[in-house]
Amino acid sequence: GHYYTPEVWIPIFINVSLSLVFYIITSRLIPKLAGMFINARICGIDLNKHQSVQVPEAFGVVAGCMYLIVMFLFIPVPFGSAVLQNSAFPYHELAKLVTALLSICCMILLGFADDVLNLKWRHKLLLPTVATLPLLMVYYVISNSTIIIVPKPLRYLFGFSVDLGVLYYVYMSLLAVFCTNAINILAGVNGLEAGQSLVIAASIVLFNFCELSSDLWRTHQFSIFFLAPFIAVTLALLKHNWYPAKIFVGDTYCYFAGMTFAVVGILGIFSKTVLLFFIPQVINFLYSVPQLFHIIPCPRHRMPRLNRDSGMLEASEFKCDESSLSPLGKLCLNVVEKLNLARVTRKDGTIVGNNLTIINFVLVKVGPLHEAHLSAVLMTIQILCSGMAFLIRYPLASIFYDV
Ligand code: P6L
Ligand code: UD1
Ligand code: MG
Repeated sequence: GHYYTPEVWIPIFINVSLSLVFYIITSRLIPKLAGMFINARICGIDLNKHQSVQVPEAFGVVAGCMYLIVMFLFIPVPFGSAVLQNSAFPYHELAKLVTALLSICCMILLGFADDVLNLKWRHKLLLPTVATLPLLMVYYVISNSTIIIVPKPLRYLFGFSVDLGVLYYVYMSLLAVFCTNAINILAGVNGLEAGQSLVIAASIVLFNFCELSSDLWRTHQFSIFFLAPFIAVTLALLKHNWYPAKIFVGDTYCYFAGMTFAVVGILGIFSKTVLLFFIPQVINFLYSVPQLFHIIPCPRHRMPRLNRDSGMLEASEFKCDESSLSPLGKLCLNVVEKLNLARVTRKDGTIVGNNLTIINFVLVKVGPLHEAHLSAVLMTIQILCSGMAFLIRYPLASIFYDV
Protein backbone atom coordinates (compact mmCIF):
# COMPACT_ATOMS: atom_id res chain seq x y z
CA GLY A 1 0.00 0.00 0.00
CA HIS A 2 0.88 3.68 0.14
CA TYR A 3 1.60 3.53 3.86
CA TYR A 4 5.36 3.00 3.62
CA THR A 5 5.99 5.23 0.61
CA PRO A 6 8.29 8.26 0.93
CA GLU A 7 5.41 10.42 -0.33
CA VAL A 8 3.69 9.88 3.03
CA TRP A 9 6.59 10.21 5.42
CA ILE A 10 9.21 12.58 3.92
CA PRO A 11 7.00 15.70 4.02
CA ILE A 12 5.93 14.81 7.56
CA PHE A 13 9.56 14.36 8.57
CA ILE A 14 10.54 17.75 7.11
CA ASN A 15 7.53 19.40 8.75
CA VAL A 16 8.32 17.96 12.17
CA SER A 17 12.01 18.92 11.87
CA LEU A 18 11.10 22.51 10.97
CA SER A 19 8.70 22.53 13.92
CA LEU A 20 11.44 21.43 16.30
CA VAL A 21 13.77 24.19 15.09
CA PHE A 22 11.00 26.77 15.47
CA TYR A 23 10.12 25.54 18.92
CA ILE A 24 13.64 26.44 20.00
CA ILE A 25 13.65 29.79 18.16
CA THR A 26 10.22 30.79 19.52
CA SER A 27 10.92 29.84 23.11
CA ARG A 28 14.11 31.93 23.03
CA LEU A 29 12.44 34.85 21.26
CA ILE A 30 9.54 35.24 23.70
CA PRO A 31 11.50 36.55 26.73
CA LYS A 32 13.43 38.94 24.46
CA LEU A 33 10.19 40.55 23.24
CA ALA A 34 8.59 40.92 26.67
CA GLY A 35 10.02 44.42 27.27
CA MET A 36 8.86 45.60 23.86
CA PHE A 37 5.25 44.60 24.64
CA ILE A 38 5.40 46.34 28.04
CA ASN A 39 6.68 49.54 26.37
CA ALA A 40 3.81 49.39 23.90
CA ARG A 41 1.48 48.95 26.90
CA ILE A 42 0.21 45.63 25.59
CA CYS A 43 0.03 44.12 29.03
CA GLY A 44 -2.39 43.09 31.75
CA ILE A 45 -2.30 42.54 35.46
CA ASP A 46 -2.08 38.96 36.66
CA LEU A 47 -5.16 39.10 38.88
CA ASN A 48 -4.38 35.98 40.88
CA LYS A 49 -1.01 36.99 42.31
CA HIS A 50 -0.24 38.65 45.64
CA GLN A 51 1.61 41.56 44.05
CA SER A 52 0.04 43.28 41.08
CA VAL A 53 2.60 42.93 38.30
CA GLN A 54 2.21 43.96 34.67
CA VAL A 55 2.49 40.90 32.45
CA PRO A 56 2.98 41.39 28.68
CA GLU A 57 -0.10 40.18 26.82
CA ALA A 58 -1.09 39.03 23.31
CA PHE A 59 1.96 36.81 22.87
CA GLY A 60 -0.22 34.69 20.63
CA VAL A 61 0.82 37.15 17.94
CA VAL A 62 4.46 36.06 18.30
CA ALA A 63 3.49 32.39 18.20
CA GLY A 64 1.18 33.07 15.25
CA CYS A 65 3.88 34.87 13.25
CA MET A 66 6.42 32.13 13.89
CA TYR A 67 3.77 29.62 12.87
CA LEU A 68 3.12 31.43 9.60
CA ILE A 69 6.88 31.52 8.92
CA VAL A 70 7.16 27.74 9.36
CA MET A 71 4.16 27.16 7.14
CA PHE A 72 5.36 29.53 4.41
CA LEU A 73 8.77 27.84 4.38
CA PHE A 74 7.01 24.51 4.19
CA ILE A 75 4.62 25.30 1.29
CA PRO A 76 6.89 23.93 -1.49
CA VAL A 77 7.62 20.65 0.29
CA PRO A 78 4.43 18.64 -0.39
CA PHE A 79 4.73 19.55 -4.07
CA GLY A 80 8.33 18.41 -4.37
CA SER A 81 7.48 15.05 -5.91
CA ALA A 82 5.08 16.56 -8.45
CA VAL A 83 7.74 19.07 -9.54
CA LEU A 84 10.60 16.54 -9.63
CA GLN A 85 8.60 13.93 -11.54
CA ASN A 86 7.17 16.60 -13.81
CA SER A 87 3.70 15.14 -13.25
CA ALA A 88 0.38 17.02 -13.22
CA PHE A 89 0.56 19.76 -10.58
CA PRO A 90 -2.06 19.33 -7.83
CA TYR A 91 -3.44 22.88 -7.86
CA HIS A 92 -6.31 22.01 -5.53
CA GLU A 93 -3.83 20.91 -2.86
CA LEU A 94 -2.02 24.23 -3.16
CA ALA A 95 -5.34 26.09 -2.97
CA LYS A 96 -6.22 24.20 0.22
CA LEU A 97 -2.91 25.04 1.84
CA VAL A 98 -2.92 28.73 0.94
CA THR A 99 -6.57 29.29 1.81
CA ALA A 100 -6.17 27.60 5.17
CA LEU A 101 -3.24 29.91 5.93
CA LEU A 102 -5.25 32.93 4.81
CA SER A 103 -8.03 32.11 7.27
CA ILE A 104 -5.60 31.50 10.12
CA CYS A 105 -3.76 34.74 9.31
CA CYS A 106 -7.06 36.69 9.38
CA MET A 107 -7.86 35.29 12.80
CA ILE A 108 -4.45 36.23 14.18
CA LEU A 109 -5.13 39.77 12.98
CA LEU A 110 -8.61 39.77 14.53
CA GLY A 111 -7.30 38.40 17.82
CA PHE A 112 -4.58 41.02 18.01
CA ALA A 113 -7.13 43.74 17.26
CA ASP A 114 -9.24 42.33 20.08
CA ASP A 115 -6.31 42.42 22.49
CA VAL A 116 -5.37 46.02 21.78
CA LEU A 117 -8.82 47.47 21.03
CA ASN A 118 -11.18 45.26 23.10
CA LEU A 119 -13.74 44.45 20.45
CA LYS A 120 -17.47 44.05 21.02
CA TRP A 121 -19.16 40.64 21.08
CA ARG A 122 -20.78 41.14 17.71
CA HIS A 123 -17.37 41.59 16.07
CA LYS A 124 -16.08 38.47 17.78
CA LEU A 125 -18.95 36.53 16.23
CA LEU A 126 -19.16 38.20 12.85
CA LEU A 127 -15.50 38.32 11.85
CA PRO A 128 -14.71 34.58 12.28
CA THR A 129 -17.81 33.81 10.20
CA VAL A 130 -16.53 36.00 7.38
CA ALA A 131 -13.02 34.56 7.75
CA THR A 132 -14.35 31.08 6.94
CA LEU A 133 -15.85 32.09 3.58
CA PRO A 134 -12.64 31.35 1.62
CA LEU A 135 -12.48 27.98 3.36
CA LEU A 136 -16.05 27.14 2.44
CA MET A 137 -15.36 28.10 -1.16
CA VAL A 138 -12.41 25.68 -1.25
CA TYR A 139 -14.50 23.02 0.48
CA TYR A 140 -17.11 23.46 -2.23
CA VAL A 141 -14.48 22.94 -4.93
CA ILE A 142 -12.62 20.00 -3.38
CA SER A 143 -15.45 18.07 -1.77
CA ASN A 144 -18.88 19.68 -1.63
CA SER A 145 -20.04 16.70 0.38
CA THR A 146 -22.93 17.86 2.53
CA ILE A 147 -24.20 14.38 3.34
CA ILE A 148 -24.07 12.93 6.82
CA ILE A 149 -24.40 9.21 7.44
CA VAL A 150 -27.20 8.48 9.93
CA PRO A 151 -26.37 6.19 12.90
CA LYS A 152 -27.96 2.74 12.52
CA PRO A 153 -30.60 3.09 15.28
CA LEU A 154 -32.00 6.22 13.62
CA ARG A 155 -32.07 4.92 10.05
CA TYR A 156 -35.72 3.85 10.12
CA LEU A 157 -36.53 7.54 10.67
CA PHE A 158 -34.11 9.36 8.37
CA GLY A 159 -32.87 6.69 5.99
CA PHE A 160 -29.22 5.84 5.40
CA SER A 161 -28.01 9.40 4.94
CA VAL A 162 -29.26 12.96 5.05
CA ASP A 163 -28.17 15.69 2.67
CA LEU A 164 -27.90 18.87 4.73
CA GLY A 165 -27.18 21.01 1.67
CA VAL A 166 -26.52 24.64 2.47
CA LEU A 167 -27.09 23.96 6.18
CA TYR A 168 -23.82 22.03 6.19
CA TYR A 169 -22.02 25.22 5.16
CA VAL A 170 -23.78 27.13 7.93
CA TYR A 171 -22.64 24.43 10.36
CA MET A 172 -19.03 24.79 9.19
CA SER A 173 -18.94 28.55 9.69
CA LEU A 174 -20.54 28.16 13.11
CA LEU A 175 -17.84 25.62 13.92
CA ALA A 176 -15.15 28.26 13.41
CA VAL A 177 -17.00 30.76 15.62
CA PHE A 178 -17.47 28.11 18.28
CA CYS A 179 -13.87 26.84 18.28
CA THR A 180 -12.37 30.33 18.57
CA ASN A 181 -14.64 31.58 21.36
CA ALA A 182 -14.94 28.32 23.30
CA ILE A 183 -11.23 28.34 24.08
CA ASN A 184 -11.33 32.02 25.01
CA ILE A 185 -14.07 31.58 27.63
CA LEU A 186 -12.28 28.63 29.27
CA ALA A 187 -9.44 30.88 30.42
CA GLY A 188 -8.05 32.97 33.23
CA VAL A 189 -5.68 30.55 34.96
CA ASN A 190 -1.99 30.56 34.02
CA GLY A 191 -1.26 28.01 31.29
CA LEU A 192 -4.87 27.05 30.65
CA GLU A 193 -5.47 28.44 27.15
CA ALA A 194 -2.25 27.02 25.75
CA GLY A 195 -2.57 23.81 27.78
CA GLN A 196 -6.03 22.87 26.55
CA SER A 197 -5.07 23.73 22.97
CA LEU A 198 -2.01 21.52 23.27
CA VAL A 199 -4.13 18.56 24.37
CA ILE A 200 -6.66 19.11 21.58
CA ALA A 201 -3.92 19.44 18.94
CA ALA A 202 -2.11 16.34 20.18
CA SER A 203 -5.37 14.38 20.14
CA ILE A 204 -6.15 15.39 16.57
CA VAL A 205 -2.61 14.47 15.48
CA LEU A 206 -2.96 11.06 17.14
CA PHE A 207 -6.25 10.56 15.30
CA ASN A 208 -4.54 11.58 12.04
CA PHE A 209 -1.75 9.04 12.56
CA CYS A 210 -4.38 6.35 13.20
CA GLU A 211 -6.04 7.24 9.88
CA LEU A 212 -2.82 7.62 7.88
CA SER A 213 -3.08 4.04 6.62
CA SER A 214 -6.59 4.60 5.20
CA ASP A 215 -7.44 5.68 1.67
CA LEU A 216 -8.06 9.21 2.89
CA TRP A 217 -4.43 9.54 4.04
CA ARG A 218 -3.88 12.80 2.16
CA THR A 219 -6.32 14.79 4.26
CA HIS A 220 -4.83 13.39 7.45
CA GLN A 221 -1.31 14.20 6.28
CA PHE A 222 -2.55 17.72 5.47
CA SER A 223 -3.80 18.04 9.05
CA ILE A 224 -0.47 16.89 10.50
CA PHE A 225 1.31 19.56 8.40
CA PHE A 226 -0.79 22.20 10.17
CA LEU A 227 -0.75 20.79 13.66
CA ALA A 228 2.91 19.85 14.20
CA PRO A 229 4.09 23.48 13.86
CA PHE A 230 1.08 24.54 15.94
CA ILE A 231 2.14 22.18 18.73
CA ALA A 232 5.70 23.53 18.52
CA VAL A 233 4.75 27.19 18.98
CA THR A 234 2.18 26.24 21.64
CA LEU A 235 4.82 24.40 23.66
CA ALA A 236 7.07 27.47 23.41
CA LEU A 237 4.24 29.68 24.72
CA LEU A 238 3.29 27.23 27.44
CA LYS A 239 6.85 27.18 28.73
CA HIS A 240 6.55 30.91 29.54
CA ASN A 241 2.82 30.99 30.27
CA TRP A 242 2.75 28.19 32.85
CA TYR A 243 2.50 29.26 36.48
CA PRO A 244 3.94 31.78 37.37
CA ALA A 245 3.19 33.31 33.96
CA LYS A 246 5.86 35.54 32.42
CA ILE A 247 3.56 36.32 29.48
CA PHE A 248 -0.14 36.02 28.60
CA VAL A 249 -1.19 34.44 25.33
CA GLY A 250 -4.12 36.82 24.87
CA ASP A 251 -7.17 36.51 22.68
CA THR A 252 -4.81 36.44 19.71
CA TYR A 253 -3.75 32.94 20.66
CA CYS A 254 -7.29 31.70 21.41
CA TYR A 255 -8.50 32.79 17.98
CA PHE A 256 -5.40 31.44 16.27
CA ALA A 257 -5.80 28.06 17.99
CA GLY A 258 -9.54 27.78 17.39
CA MET A 259 -9.22 28.65 13.72
CA THR A 260 -6.39 26.15 13.24
CA PHE A 261 -8.61 23.37 14.60
CA ALA A 262 -11.59 24.50 12.51
CA VAL A 263 -9.43 24.66 9.38
CA VAL A 264 -8.03 21.13 9.70
CA GLY A 265 -11.49 19.78 10.59
CA ILE A 266 -13.23 21.47 7.66
CA LEU A 267 -10.61 20.91 4.96
CA GLY A 268 -9.66 17.49 6.34
CA ILE A 269 -13.37 16.58 6.25
CA PHE A 270 -13.40 15.26 9.83
CA SER A 271 -15.00 18.24 11.58
CA LYS A 272 -17.27 16.04 13.74
CA THR A 273 -14.26 14.23 15.13
CA VAL A 274 -12.62 17.60 15.88
CA LEU A 275 -15.76 18.53 17.85
CA LEU A 276 -15.43 15.34 19.85
CA PHE A 277 -12.11 16.65 21.18
CA PHE A 278 -13.90 19.80 22.40
CA ILE A 279 -16.07 18.03 25.00
CA PRO A 280 -14.86 20.18 27.98
CA GLN A 281 -15.27 23.35 25.89
CA VAL A 282 -18.77 22.27 24.78
CA ILE A 283 -19.77 21.59 28.37
CA ASN A 284 -18.22 24.88 29.54
CA PHE A 285 -20.09 26.74 26.81
CA LEU A 286 -23.45 25.12 27.65
CA TYR A 287 -22.87 25.80 31.34
CA SER A 288 -21.99 29.44 30.55
CA VAL A 289 -25.02 30.11 28.34
CA PRO A 290 -27.13 31.77 31.11
CA GLN A 291 -24.30 34.26 31.77
CA LEU A 292 -23.23 34.73 28.14
CA PHE A 293 -26.78 35.73 27.19
CA HIS A 294 -27.11 37.87 30.35
CA ILE A 295 -30.02 35.83 31.69
CA ILE A 296 -27.95 35.81 34.88
CA PRO A 297 -25.53 38.70 35.54
CA CYS A 298 -22.06 38.20 34.02
CA PRO A 299 -19.15 40.11 35.57
CA ARG A 300 -16.27 41.24 33.34
CA HIS A 301 -14.04 38.47 34.72
CA ARG A 302 -15.33 35.06 35.70
CA MET A 303 -11.94 33.53 36.47
CA PRO A 304 -11.40 32.20 40.01
CA ARG A 305 -10.09 34.62 42.58
CA LEU A 306 -7.16 34.43 44.95
CA ASN A 307 -7.78 34.09 48.66
CA ARG A 308 -4.96 36.30 49.86
CA ASP A 309 -4.74 34.61 53.24
CA SER A 310 -4.50 31.01 52.10
CA GLY A 311 -2.83 31.64 48.74
CA MET A 312 -5.39 29.32 47.10
CA LEU A 313 -7.82 30.01 44.28
CA GLU A 314 -11.53 29.96 45.06
CA ALA A 315 -14.58 30.11 42.82
CA SER A 316 -15.49 33.68 41.83
CA GLU A 317 -19.07 34.78 42.23
CA PHE A 318 -21.80 36.96 40.78
CA LYS A 319 -24.16 38.89 43.01
CA CYS A 320 -27.58 40.38 42.34
CA ASP A 321 -30.90 41.34 43.86
CA GLU A 322 -33.44 38.54 43.64
CA SER A 323 -36.03 41.07 42.42
CA SER A 324 -33.84 42.17 39.50
CA LEU A 325 -33.78 38.65 38.00
CA SER A 326 -36.13 37.89 35.11
CA PRO A 327 -38.43 34.84 35.41
CA LEU A 328 -36.11 33.02 32.99
CA GLY A 329 -33.11 33.95 35.15
CA LYS A 330 -34.87 32.58 38.24
CA LEU A 331 -35.67 29.38 36.35
CA CYS A 332 -32.04 28.90 35.20
CA LEU A 333 -30.79 29.49 38.71
CA ASN A 334 -33.27 26.99 40.17
CA VAL A 335 -32.31 24.37 37.61
CA VAL A 336 -28.53 24.61 38.22
CA GLU A 337 -29.22 24.66 41.96
CA LYS A 338 -31.52 21.58 41.90
CA LEU A 339 -29.03 19.67 39.75
CA ASN A 340 -26.28 20.62 42.18
CA LEU A 341 -24.32 22.31 39.39
CA ALA A 342 -23.64 25.53 41.26
CA ARG A 343 -23.32 26.89 44.77
CA VAL A 344 -26.05 29.47 45.27
CA THR A 345 -26.85 31.30 48.48
CA ARG A 346 -29.75 33.66 49.20
CA LYS A 347 -29.75 36.24 51.96
CA ASP A 348 -32.05 39.25 52.50
CA GLY A 349 -33.13 39.20 48.86
CA THR A 350 -29.56 39.09 47.54
CA ILE A 351 -28.41 36.10 45.50
CA VAL A 352 -24.77 35.04 45.34
CA GLY A 353 -23.70 32.20 43.06
CA ASN A 354 -20.46 30.96 41.56
CA ASN A 355 -19.74 32.08 38.02
CA LEU A 356 -20.81 29.35 35.62
CA THR A 357 -17.52 28.02 34.22
CA ILE A 358 -16.12 24.53 34.67
CA ILE A 359 -13.07 26.14 36.29
CA ASN A 360 -15.23 27.43 39.14
CA PHE A 361 -17.24 24.20 39.13
CA VAL A 362 -14.07 22.21 39.86
CA LEU A 363 -13.21 24.59 42.72
CA VAL A 364 -16.72 24.33 44.18
CA LYS A 365 -16.61 20.54 44.11
CA VAL A 366 -12.97 19.91 45.03
CA GLY A 367 -12.30 22.88 47.27
CA PRO A 368 -9.70 25.66 46.96
CA LEU A 369 -6.66 24.77 44.84
CA HIS A 370 -3.32 26.37 44.13
CA GLU A 371 -3.23 28.02 40.67
CA ALA A 372 -0.64 25.61 39.20
CA HIS A 373 -2.53 22.67 40.64
CA LEU A 374 -5.86 23.90 39.23
CA SER A 375 -4.34 24.31 35.78
CA ALA A 376 -2.95 20.75 35.95
CA VAL A 377 -6.34 19.39 37.07
CA LEU A 378 -8.11 21.08 34.16
CA MET A 379 -5.54 19.73 31.70
CA THR A 380 -6.05 16.26 33.12
CA ILE A 381 -9.79 16.59 32.59
CA GLN A 382 -9.09 17.61 28.99
CA ILE A 383 -6.88 14.52 28.51
CA LEU A 384 -9.50 12.18 30.02
CA CYS A 385 -12.14 13.65 27.72
CA SER A 386 -9.83 13.04 24.75
CA GLY A 387 -9.60 9.41 25.84
CA MET A 388 -13.38 9.29 25.93
CA ALA A 389 -13.51 10.88 22.47
CA PHE A 390 -11.32 8.08 21.10
CA LEU A 391 -13.67 5.54 22.68
CA ILE A 392 -16.63 7.25 21.03
CA ARG A 393 -14.83 7.55 17.71
CA TYR A 394 -13.59 3.95 17.45
CA PRO A 395 -15.33 1.21 19.51
CA LEU A 396 -18.64 3.08 19.85
CA ALA A 397 -18.72 4.22 16.26
CA SER A 398 -18.68 0.60 15.11
CA ILE A 399 -21.91 0.02 17.03
CA PHE A 400 -23.61 2.95 15.38
CA TYR A 401 -21.99 2.70 11.94
CA ASP A 402 -20.56 -0.01 9.69
CA VAL A 403 -16.88 0.95 9.84
C1 P6L B 1 -14.64 11.76 8.83
C2 P6L B 1 -13.74 10.57 8.69
O1 P6L B 1 -13.25 10.23 9.96
O2 P6L B 1 -18.74 11.11 13.39
C3 P6L B 1 -17.78 10.24 12.86
C4 P6L B 1 -18.31 8.86 12.91
C5 P6L B 1 -17.52 10.62 11.42
O3 P6L B 1 -19.06 8.65 14.07
O4 P6L B 1 -17.47 11.98 11.29
O5 P6L B 1 -15.39 13.29 11.74
P1 P6L B 1 -16.20 12.71 10.64
O6 P6L B 1 -15.37 11.56 9.96
O7 P6L B 1 -16.70 13.70 9.64
C6 P6L B 1 -18.60 11.55 14.63
O8 P6L B 1 -17.56 11.53 15.20
C7 P6L B 1 -18.44 8.36 15.24
O9 P6L B 1 -17.28 8.23 15.29
C8 P6L B 1 -19.89 12.05 15.13
C9 P6L B 1 -19.81 12.44 16.54
C10 P6L B 1 -21.05 13.14 16.90
C11 P6L B 1 -20.85 13.94 18.12
C12 P6L B 1 -20.67 15.34 17.78
C13 P6L B 1 -20.31 16.24 18.67
C14 P6L B 1 -20.07 15.89 20.06
C15 P6L B 1 -19.52 17.06 20.76
C16 P6L B 1 -19.48 16.79 22.21
C17 P6L B 1 -19.15 8.21 16.53
C18 P6L B 1 -20.56 7.95 16.51
C19 P6L B 1 -20.99 7.52 17.86
C20 P6L B 1 -22.27 8.14 18.21
C21 P6L B 1 -22.30 8.60 19.61
C22 P6L B 1 -22.75 10.01 19.67
C23 P6L B 1 -22.65 10.57 21.01
C24 P6L B 1 -22.05 11.78 21.16
C25 P6L B 1 -22.17 12.52 22.40
C26 P6L B 1 -21.09 12.22 23.33
C27 P6L B 1 -20.84 16.82 22.78
C28 P6L B 1 -21.15 13.20 24.41
C29 P6L B 1 -20.47 12.69 25.62
C30 P6L B 1 -20.64 13.70 26.69
C31 P6L B 1 -20.39 13.07 27.98
C32 P6L B 1 -20.36 14.08 29.07
C33 P6L B 1 -19.96 13.45 30.33
C34 P6L B 1 -19.75 14.44 31.42
C35 P6L B 1 -20.82 17.02 24.22
C36 P6L B 1 -22.23 17.16 24.70
C37 P6L B 1 -22.29 17.47 26.14
C38 P6L B 1 -23.70 17.61 26.61
C39 P6L B 1 -23.78 17.95 28.05
C40 P6L B 1 -12.62 10.92 7.79
O10 P6L B 1 -11.54 10.10 8.00
C1 UD1 C 1 -12.58 35.77 29.08
C2 UD1 C 1 -13.71 35.35 30.02
C3 UD1 C 1 -13.54 35.97 31.39
C4 UD1 C 1 -12.18 35.61 31.94
C5 UD1 C 1 -11.08 36.02 30.98
C6 UD1 C 1 -9.73 35.56 31.48
C7 UD1 C 1 -16.04 34.96 29.55
C8 UD1 C 1 -17.29 35.49 28.97
N1 UD1 C 1 -14.98 35.76 29.47
O1 UD1 C 1 -12.73 37.15 28.81
O2 UD1 C 1 -14.54 35.52 32.25
O3 UD1 C 1 -12.01 36.22 33.19
O4 UD1 C 1 -11.32 35.45 29.66
O5 UD1 C 1 -8.78 35.42 30.48
O6 UD1 C 1 -16.01 33.86 30.06
N2 UD1 C 1 -5.55 36.97 33.23
C9 UD1 C 1 -4.95 36.54 34.40
N3 UD1 C 1 -4.34 35.32 34.43
C10 UD1 C 1 -4.31 34.50 33.34
C11 UD1 C 1 -4.93 34.93 32.14
C12 UD1 C 1 -5.53 36.16 32.12
O7 UD1 C 1 -4.97 37.26 35.39
O8 UD1 C 1 -3.74 33.40 33.41
C13 UD1 C 1 -6.19 38.29 33.18
C14 UD1 C 1 -5.19 39.39 32.90
O9 UD1 C 1 -5.55 40.52 33.61
C15 UD1 C 1 -5.38 39.62 31.42
C16 UD1 C 1 -6.86 39.35 31.25
O10 UD1 C 1 -7.15 38.31 32.15
O11 UD1 C 1 -5.05 40.93 31.06
C17 UD1 C 1 -7.20 38.92 29.86
O12 UD1 C 1 -8.55 38.84 29.74
P1 UD1 C 1 -9.22 38.83 28.28
O13 UD1 C 1 -8.62 37.74 27.46
O14 UD1 C 1 -9.20 40.19 27.69
O15 UD1 C 1 -10.70 38.44 28.70
P2 UD1 C 1 -11.84 37.93 27.74
O16 UD1 C 1 -11.29 37.01 26.73
O17 UD1 C 1 -12.66 39.08 27.26
MG1 MG D 1 -9.34 36.10 26.43
